[in-house]
This record gives sequence, structure tokens and C-alpha cells, in this order.
Amino acid sequence: MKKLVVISLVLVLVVGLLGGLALAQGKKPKIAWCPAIDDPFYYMIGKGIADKCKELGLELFVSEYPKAWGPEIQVPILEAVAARGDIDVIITGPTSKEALIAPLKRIHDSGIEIITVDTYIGDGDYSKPSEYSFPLTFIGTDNFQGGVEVAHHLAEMIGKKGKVFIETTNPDVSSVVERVEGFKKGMSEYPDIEIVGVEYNLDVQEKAQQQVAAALQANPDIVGIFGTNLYSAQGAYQAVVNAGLTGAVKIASWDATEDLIKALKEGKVDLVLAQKPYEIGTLAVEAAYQYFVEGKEIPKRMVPGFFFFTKDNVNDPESQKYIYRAD
Ligand code: T6T
Repeated sequence: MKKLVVISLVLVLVVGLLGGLALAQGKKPKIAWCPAIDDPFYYMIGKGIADKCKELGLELFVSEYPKAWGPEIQVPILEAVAARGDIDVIITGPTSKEALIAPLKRIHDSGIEIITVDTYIGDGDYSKPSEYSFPLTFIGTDNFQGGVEVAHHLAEMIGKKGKVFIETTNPDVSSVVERVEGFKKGMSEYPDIEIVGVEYNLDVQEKAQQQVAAALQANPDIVGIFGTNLYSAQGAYQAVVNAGLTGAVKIASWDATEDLIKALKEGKVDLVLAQKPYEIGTLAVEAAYQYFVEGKEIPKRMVPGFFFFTKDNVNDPESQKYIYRAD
């Protein structure tokens, strides 16, 4: 009799435990998408997120698209989203490697999972314990490798010699920092190429244009420019066009906006690196689904590739899918 009671108790416990587990694993998360900035790249991530949420039957809240880049604008938006009380996971692109650690940690500690896309916090290695390893995962381009490859393409285009200039956004944003580092690494293989300057436009296209115009005045023999993101690149080629140097100064640009693709076709830009923002978005939602619904462990880093547009492939039907079109 005593044995029977014990067995029944154990059974009740096991069934209860399994039930609890099933509940924990079965919950469909409510997702919040908090973009870092109002731009075509982030629209494409948002489109991937929205499509995947629809496919998986997940509820989605989308915050405003900030009009400018930076923690001052981003943090209040994130905090307001967390304060809603109905969000299970926030997908966002931290606008600073350091300044976003504490605000995101507070949100995480309040019970909301964090997925960072495009940019990361700390050194981006969430697999080893640290003050910034709490996000579920980081999903983004291999920016360093992209920077290296851009350097080799640009070096070829300028005959492996001459002065080049880098136009970028911020010194503390993981994506563009890696692009600059990769570019410098790639260019270090060419003894006759000199990087004459790096300017930071804080993701403002007009500022990028002014900075490149000033750089061209200071160094009239610049032969190549690397614009590390879409506003940097769009500002850079406009400055070169205004200076009447189209074709003489080669432009390597990052981000396949319709503007940059048109400029490539017109010969105002010479290279465009396309990231895969739509895929970044779908992967983020799949990760949230697998974690919450299927109870799976999520890889701490996922890296969709990139694609280079040149004047030779820009009209290929196969290339068109890489253009950022959020309509
Ligand atoms: O280049 C992208 C993104 O990868 C970067 O982190 C910030 O700028 C963009 O959003 C383009 O404007």
C-alpha cells in the first residue's frame, strides 16, 4: 500500500513537471521590433521580421523608426516598449557597443529576452560569460570580412596605388567599426596605397557630403573613397559628383539602396556591397520561435552573407533580389 502511494506521488510529480515544461516550451512569444534608425536597411529587416511573424503566427509590435542614430533617442524607445508589459522578446540593433549594455541589461533583467541584429554590444561574443553576454543571439553581417573584401576591390579599381579616404558614421558602433578595421587590414597589403583620413558623420548624409567635399579639397589627389554605410556612401558620391570628379575618384559603397544601385548604373559609384537584411529579420524571429516554442538552444551568433554589385552584374536578373526594397 505504502509502495503504491509513493509510486502515485512520483507519477503525479513527473506528470506535473512535464506539463510545466511543455507549457514553458509551448508559449508563443510576443515580439517587439525596435529598429535603430529610419533607413531602407532597417525597413528590410523589419519586413523580414513581419513576414516571418505572420508565417509563424506570432504577435508583433513595431516601435517607431528613430529619425537619428544614437542612444539618446534609442534608449527611451526601448524603455517604453519594455514598460508595455506584454513583450517577451525585443529585437533591436544597439546604436553603441558600450552605451546600450546597461539599458538592455535592465530590460533583460525585467524578464524580456533580447536579440541584437546588425550591431552588437561589448565585443559581440555572447558565448562567454560577461556583463554583455545576456542576449539570446547576435545576427548580422561579417562586417570585418566585408571591409577586407571592399579594400581588395577598391585597390584593384585604383591600380593598387594612390590616396584613399574613409567616410563612416560613428567610432563606437560595431558594424561600421568592423568595416573600417577590415578595410584598413585589406589595404595594408598594398604598400603604395595610403589611407589619408577617416571622418565620422554620425549617420547624417549631408554631413558625410560636407566631410568628403572637405577631404577632396585638402587632398585633391584622392583616388578612392570607402563609404561604410548607406548615408556615408550616398553623401560621398554626391560630393564627388559636385566636385566634377565622377569616374576619377572611385567609390566603394556599402548597402544596396535603390539610390546607390542607380548611381552604380550611372557610373557615379563603382562597387556596392549588399547585406542581407531581410534574412537577418527572418532569422531573428525563427530564433525567438525556436527558443520559446520549441525550447531549443540558440546559436549565439548567426552570420548571413553579403553580395557585391558591380557595373557588370548590376542588371543581372539574379542580382535584383539583393536590392533593398521595402515596399
Ligand atoms: O549599414 C547599415 C547598418 O548595417 C549599420 O549598422 C548602420 O547603417 C545602416 O543601417 C545603413 O544606413
